Amino acid sequence: MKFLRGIGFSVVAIMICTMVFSGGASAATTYTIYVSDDTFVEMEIGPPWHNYGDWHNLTVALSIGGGADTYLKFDLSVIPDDHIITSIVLWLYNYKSISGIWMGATHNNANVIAYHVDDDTWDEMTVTWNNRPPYTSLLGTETDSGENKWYSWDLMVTSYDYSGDLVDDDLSIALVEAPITPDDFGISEYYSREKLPEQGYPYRPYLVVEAYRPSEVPELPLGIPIITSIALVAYLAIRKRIGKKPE
Ligand SMILES: [Ca+2]
Ligand SMILES: [Ca+2]
Repeated sequence: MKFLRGIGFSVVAIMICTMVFSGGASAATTYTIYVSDDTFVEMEIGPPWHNYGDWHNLTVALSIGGGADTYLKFDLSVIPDDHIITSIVLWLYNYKSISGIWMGATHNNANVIAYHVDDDTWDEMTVTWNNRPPYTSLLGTETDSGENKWYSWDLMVTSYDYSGDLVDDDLSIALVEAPITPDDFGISEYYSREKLPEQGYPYRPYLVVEAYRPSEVPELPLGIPIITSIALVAYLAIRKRIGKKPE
């Protein structure tokens, strides 16, 4: 009977410790969110009042006298407003990367910088260079190192607070080409959400976001409550034995 009572006590202790340590927790949830609006705006060739919302390319360019910026919008309504974002990564597919000889000199590729856009009211079918919303905070940087591959931007490197975007349900981002050295120029071409509809839009820009509810503590490995329970049982057994009167 003593033996059975001991087993019962151990099981109860493990259950209590598991509840205490896990707190009914769940780990962070991962969300994959495809772009809802994407286009580029261009100041020189277009002309600057032209819209490219239904084109299959997104241009980010830095050239003599001007350039092109890309605008992206993501609907974050799938993530509850009270969640904390712990990771956010932007993915785009680069199909053309241009650098080289320009005006008699060799130039390197440039950085492509992601900035936050506070104004979400722009629409991919109406935004132009002339009416584009301004970009504000730096979110992340990626260096164009060649074409025909996916690029990712870690958008947590500046610890930007995305809670406002969870509340207004949209995250708008501008991609802007920036020189690494003063002589650099570059053109980075990415696919937009309009590319290859017959194949299910395989090159759509997307975000991978990890977020959790603050009241849910991060999940601990199962081993921790079990080891703690065994230690607790052993401690109580020793204490009971020490407290026994000598027979
Ligand atoms: Ca588009
Ligand atoms: Ca927003």
